Amino acid sequence: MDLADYETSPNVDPLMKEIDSFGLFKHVAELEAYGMTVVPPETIGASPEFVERLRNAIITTCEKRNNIKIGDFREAKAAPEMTSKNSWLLMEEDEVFVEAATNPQMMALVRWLCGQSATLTGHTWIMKPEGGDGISLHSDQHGIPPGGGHIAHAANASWLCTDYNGEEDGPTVFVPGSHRFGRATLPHETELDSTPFKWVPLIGKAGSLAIWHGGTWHASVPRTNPGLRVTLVQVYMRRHMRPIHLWEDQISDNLMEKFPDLKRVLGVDHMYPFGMEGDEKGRSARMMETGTDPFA
Ligand SMILES: O=C(O)CCC(=O)C(=O)O
Ligand SMILES: [Fe+2]
Repeated sequence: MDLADYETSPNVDPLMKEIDSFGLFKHVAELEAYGMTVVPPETIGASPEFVERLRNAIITTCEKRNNIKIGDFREAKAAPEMTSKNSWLLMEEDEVFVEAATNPQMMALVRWLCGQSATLTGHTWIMKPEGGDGISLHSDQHGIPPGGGHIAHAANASWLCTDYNGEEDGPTVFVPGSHRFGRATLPHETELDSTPFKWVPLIGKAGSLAIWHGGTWHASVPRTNPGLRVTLVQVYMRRHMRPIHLWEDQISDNLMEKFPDLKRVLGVDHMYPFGMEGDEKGRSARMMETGTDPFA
């Protein structure tokens, strides 16, 4: 008899049974120990057809939205600034994005990290051509100040739509165990060539799912291989601390203009929601700073 069979814990018992039936216990242990894991296609239930449909949907949506031709991802030479534009809000573009967002094996791991009430809060692609840059170390739990505890407030579940065989492919890299630091990176910790922390590349075949605790520090390295790295990034979060009202829709511009501090008090200058272009309003800095300073 398993502990889950006693049915004492209505939220975690069904999750334990799912994780067992999907063969995911090793990945749960890696999430606990290292704050990240890579689930291979055969375990996550991703057929080669699914991966191809997902990759094609990303490429086609990018071509359509940005008026460019990408063609075969193995040889494509598109400019990085063009392949990264208008990359958010994909659900209505193709039903494969719904399948990607609701995969049952993946959702068992998302719910392990963020609870049964976890929700998808945003998704975007990454398409990195040869010569595409890396980004510096950061946490994805913007707005959670030090002291926010070790539970995952967010989880990043990213589908690898091309093989990541090594650093030449320009993959994400991680500081294993950094989810336990309970804070975002400080400025002197962010550069991969000078950070005092050990980091490792994400290696996996197309169709793998990389999933990490939102507090796990990660970055990416430049791509030197030809062709494109293609990824679907999905950010899940717990439901807490949402605004009770969408003030923008409730309070008149007159009142906002008459009382200059009102916008800030109502959070109308909040980092979220993003539109299709991501942080097009340049509002991220204040909320990201709270990741290292509770007084920010
Ligand atoms: O893999 C990358 O290029 C970095 C992605 C990243 O920071 C994220 O998905 O949160
Ligand atoms: Fe990130």
